[in-house]
Amino acid sequence: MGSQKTGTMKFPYKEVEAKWQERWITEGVHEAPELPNPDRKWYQLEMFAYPSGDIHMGHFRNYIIGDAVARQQLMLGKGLLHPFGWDAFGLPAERAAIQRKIHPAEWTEKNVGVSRRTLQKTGVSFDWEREINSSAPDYYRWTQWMFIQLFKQGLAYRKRGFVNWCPEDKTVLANEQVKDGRCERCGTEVIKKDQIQWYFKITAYADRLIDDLDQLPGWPENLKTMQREWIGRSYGAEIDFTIEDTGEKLPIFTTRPDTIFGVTFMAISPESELLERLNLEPKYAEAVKEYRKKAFARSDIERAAIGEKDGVFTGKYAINPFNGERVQLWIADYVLAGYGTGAVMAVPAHDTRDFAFAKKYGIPIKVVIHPDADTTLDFSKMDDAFTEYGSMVNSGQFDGLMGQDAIQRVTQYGEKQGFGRSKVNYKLKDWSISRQRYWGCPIPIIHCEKCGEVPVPDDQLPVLLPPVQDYLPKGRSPLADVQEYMNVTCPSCGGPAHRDPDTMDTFVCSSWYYLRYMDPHNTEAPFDKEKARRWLPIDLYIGGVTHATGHLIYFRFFHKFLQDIGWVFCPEPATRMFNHGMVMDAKGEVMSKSKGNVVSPITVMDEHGVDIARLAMFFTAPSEREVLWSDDSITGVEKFALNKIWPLAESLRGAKPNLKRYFKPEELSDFERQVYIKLNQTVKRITEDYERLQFNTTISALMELTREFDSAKVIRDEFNDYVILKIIQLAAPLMPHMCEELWEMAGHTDSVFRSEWPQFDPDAVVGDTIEIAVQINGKLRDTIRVAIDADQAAVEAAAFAGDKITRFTEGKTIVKKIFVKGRILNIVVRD
Ligand code: ANZ
Ligand code: ZN
Repeated sequence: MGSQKTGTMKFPYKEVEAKWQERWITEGVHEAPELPNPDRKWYQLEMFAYPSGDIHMGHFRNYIIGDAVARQQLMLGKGLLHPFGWDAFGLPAERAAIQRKIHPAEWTEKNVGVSRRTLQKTGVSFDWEREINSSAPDYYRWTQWMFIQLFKQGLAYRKRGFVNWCPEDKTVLANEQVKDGRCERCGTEVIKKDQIQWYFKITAYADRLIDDLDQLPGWPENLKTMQREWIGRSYGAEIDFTIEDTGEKLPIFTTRPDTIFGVTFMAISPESELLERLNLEPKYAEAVKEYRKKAFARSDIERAAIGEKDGVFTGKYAINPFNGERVQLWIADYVLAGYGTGAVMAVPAHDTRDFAFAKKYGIPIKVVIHPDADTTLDFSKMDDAFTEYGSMVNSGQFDGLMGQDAIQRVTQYGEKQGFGRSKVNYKLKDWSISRQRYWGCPIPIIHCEKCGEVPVPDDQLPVLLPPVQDYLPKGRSPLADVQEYMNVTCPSCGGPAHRDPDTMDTFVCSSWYYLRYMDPHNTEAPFDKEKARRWLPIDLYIGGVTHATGHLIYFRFFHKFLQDIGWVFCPEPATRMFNHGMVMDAKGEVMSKSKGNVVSPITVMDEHGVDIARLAMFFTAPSEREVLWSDDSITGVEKFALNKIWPLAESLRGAKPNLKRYFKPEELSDFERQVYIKLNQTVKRITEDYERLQFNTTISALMELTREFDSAKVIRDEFNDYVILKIIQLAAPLMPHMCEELWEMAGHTDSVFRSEWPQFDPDAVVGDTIEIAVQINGKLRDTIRVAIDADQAAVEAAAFAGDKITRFTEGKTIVKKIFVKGRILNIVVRD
């Protein structure tokens, strides 16, 4: 263009932002269609937010990444659903409220207001008409409805048992909320407590939750691995041992039935109910009691961790059904109550934990597996167990069998004898969902002495959370003391009854929120099925990998359940999942409220404008990587935006080019041709960048393109404006306000996001081209133009794309193809 403009015109970002943010609303640019065309829809979701304070740079990053994709999808002509809402119930909000001595309802409302304002300032394309809040009665009415559907199918149930208990928060926690033995929220060590709790039977979906991961190529591999391991399916056998004194059966789960002849002791978990029936002798009973107390104070993680194993002998014996051997029965805390049968057959020679335990307590060790038929093991020389597969020895009739075959034969024998069976076990446990806390969705169940657990009838939903002042945690639900709330009549018999006093885990609220967005104002149903049919699955879900084994399993479970009862029509909720990287402060610490190192996007947006703040965040790192945020990130992109993009307005020549047309090489001057090739290569590259959510490279590509454009000497008006308008379009999803303004200055009356995303001219992206002769049986039949470095596949594709070669080969057999790069393709055919 030659004029080399460098920002003589100021960019009045405050006015431009206000103008376009208002315009987007009045013109409904981000409003989702009610009923999209299922073939041309884009459901883009970012995880909704806890309103526990204002949003910080971490949130900002998550939402602008999503925003760039959403805006590009709009330009690709998709019906866009890009909603937002608040994960408002639950511990985070309640804890924050208690600290400040504010009622959780009030605190939540205040924060939603503050965070929404900040978010709206960022210009993210959320459809605010569809905002949801999980603590609002018109939302949680349907959370209760979901609970009741699960209850009716037998998938929500109560049971007594040992649960994770946070002594600080005074509530039960799900396994997914215990991290390294500590409460995920407050860091207090979690203990075991015997309680009646509500559970969702997620284990009924364990196989589908694992198997369907294979249908999710759009999910990150590491995330799928985490889910597989969390669900932890393992194949093995259950074998019944017998308690010597009482004759009671003691079933164990083992993945190594081939080691059955090496059992030298048995171990049960400290929680085992069997202990009540063992009639321990007084001298053992006392030690057992002491030991159990100690074990309950430890978390599962600690108990399973590598390190010193300990236990206590019960004074009792068990009988191995395979050889009638009598072995000691121990209690050991490395045996977990909730896995398998809560008991193990211990084979010290072949299991590391059993080995350490046997060494510590002087229990015999018996080798029953040899690495192969020629190598023997001597246990007295072993300093650890031999845990590999090998060949069975000292195992009677089974000697010599190996690996899977051995496992199968032993199991079959047990089956025939009636004391064994093959068995699949899962690490995943049913999801404990009741909480003894105030700030949550009330459980819609009434307990009646006569009728048992009765769900609250549909027409009486929602069960409203009473607005009490006494909401502090006290070890049981604060609602239990609210008489007006608790005392009701039974919906079934009309007799006196009481409500369930507990509330639901917030992760219940978030397990179905993505469905409500499709139809947030529906008062008759959680959502309309036809809308679900059209909008689902979510095309791109963006959020932190921290939810890998919690929310991201729960919502898949809900979805599958809803598919089973006919509410949704696809097996998975989200086709593609993207985990964005964390934002760290300049010292490399994760930005978080609890660390007190949060940078607010507001400061940056106020000082430099929203578009610059966005560009800086995009440019610092690929989206899935961590970002070190510092204000230095601003300088480079600010120069680019203000000196290269914004001045494009002044370079426009009012030519109104047709953006859909391509140029033939002969129409362009040398300068123009160079720019044209670069432009089309950039369009191709950036389009791929958007697919991969790689916006740092998008920005570098734009920088290169503008540089090329600047250095071109003479360019015609039409071509000049053609290039400028495409640059504006390519940059628009990243810096929406500036680009809207530029687009308008170029004479458009409609939003740039209603314009069509640039397509690249396939002939131009290849750069320099050459002609290649295509022969059939040695006769020249066609010449084709391809990229200078086109390989055989590309040349063949181009040859057969024309009708000449197709015609000459039709009905014939292709015997051979001879290709000389850059020169010739000869096809040998036979009739
Ligand atoms: C005997 C044996 C011999 C075992 C051997 C292993 C090696 P995964 O793969 O995780 O399913 N086990 C069973 N129930 C347990 C519980 N409640 N707590 C702790 N450990 C338990 O592990 C299955 C193996 O873990 C089982 O196979 C059992 O030990 C142990 F050479 O049985 B094995
Ligand atoms: Zn009743």
